[in-house]
Amino acid sequence: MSTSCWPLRGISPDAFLRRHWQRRPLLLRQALPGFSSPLSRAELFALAGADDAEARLVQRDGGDWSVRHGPFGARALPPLRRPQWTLLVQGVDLLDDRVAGLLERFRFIPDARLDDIMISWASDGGGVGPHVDDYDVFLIQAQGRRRWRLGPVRDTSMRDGQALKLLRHFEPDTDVVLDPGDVLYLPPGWGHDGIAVGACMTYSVGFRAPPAGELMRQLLWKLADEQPPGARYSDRGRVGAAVARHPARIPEDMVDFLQQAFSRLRPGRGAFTAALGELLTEPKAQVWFESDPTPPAQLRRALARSGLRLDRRSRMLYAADAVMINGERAPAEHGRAALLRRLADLRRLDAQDWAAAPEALRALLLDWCRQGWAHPR
Ligand SMILES: [Mn+2]
Repeated sequence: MSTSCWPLRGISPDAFLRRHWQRRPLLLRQALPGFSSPLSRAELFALAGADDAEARLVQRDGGDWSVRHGPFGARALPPLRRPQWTLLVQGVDLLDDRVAGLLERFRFIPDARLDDIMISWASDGGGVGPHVDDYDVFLIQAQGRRRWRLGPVRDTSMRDGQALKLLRHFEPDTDVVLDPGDVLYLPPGWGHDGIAVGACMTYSVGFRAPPAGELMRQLLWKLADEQPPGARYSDRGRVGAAVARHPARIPEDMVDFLQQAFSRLRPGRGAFTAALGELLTEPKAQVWFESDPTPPAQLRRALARSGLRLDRRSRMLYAADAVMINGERAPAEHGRAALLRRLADLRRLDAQDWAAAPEALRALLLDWCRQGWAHPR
C-alpha cells in the first residue's frame, strides 16, 4: 500500500485494520493536519438547493425532533444564529470533484464497500440525536468543533413518536470534542451523538455492508430476466370431474410444475459475480450522466493525446473475469482486460495506455466517454 495516501496519521494501516476496522471506535487527533473543507458553507447550502441533492434539515425543539427533506432554496433554511439545527447533504462526492477527490484517501477499504460522503453543517447545539448506524464511518471534523458521545448499545429500543430513530436509553462511555483535522472512526452498531459546539461542519465517509436479502433480490431479478419461457404447463388427461365441485382450487400439479422449473435454476459463479457487481455499481437514483456532444473523431484524438479519467459519479469494479461499470457488465471478451482493471483501480488511464489498447477496447472506452461515464483528461 502506498502510504502517501494513508489518511490516518498516528496509526499504521495494519494496526488500524487489525484492531479497529469493524471492531471498535478510534479517535485520531490531527489525522488530517491542516484539513480544511474544500466546500464552503455557502457552497454546501447551494448544493442543498439543487434538484439532484439528497438534503435533510433536522431541527430540535426541546425533546422533540423534526425532519424536512430538500431541496432547500436559500430562504428555506433557518437563520444561522438560530441554535439546534442541522443541514445534512448526502452523496456530496457525486456533486463535487474536490469532495470526490477525498475518497482517494480511503481506498485502503475495497471500493465495493464505499457508500458516499455526507456533509453536515450544524448551528450551535445542532445534531441528529443519539442513534446507531449500520455503517462504518469516518467522521472528519472539517470546520469548527463537535462534541461526540459514544458507547456500545445494550438496549436497541427507540424513542416513540420521533421523526428520527433515536435511542431510548443511550449510555455513552466516551465524551470527546473534535477540532478541525481530527478523525473519528465508528464501526456499525456503536451508539453515538454528535453535538455542534458553536457552528461546525463534519464530513462522514460512509461504508455500507449490503444485507443478503438485497443482494439476493438483485440476483433473482437477473436470473429471472435470463430465463427462457420454457415448457408450457399442461393438464392434459389430469382434469377430473371433481374439479367442478372446487373450481377455485389451484391444482397441486401446477405447483409441482413451478417448483420443478425453479429447482433447475443453478446459477454459477459468473451469475453471482455479475449480480453483485451490477448492484454495487448501480448509479444512485439522483445520478444522471450527460452524454458528450463532442464528435467521436475529435473525442478519439483527445483520448489519444491525454488518456482518460472516470467521471466522479462512475462506479467501476471487477472480479476474476468480469468488469462492471455503472450497473452494467462490460462485454465478456473484455472481462479479463488488464487495462480495464487498471482503469478501475486508478480511475484514469494515460496516453500510453490508450496507445497500447486494442481497437475493440478503444471503441468501448470511446463509448463510455460518449455516455459521460469517462472524460478525456
Ligand atoms: Mn450516525
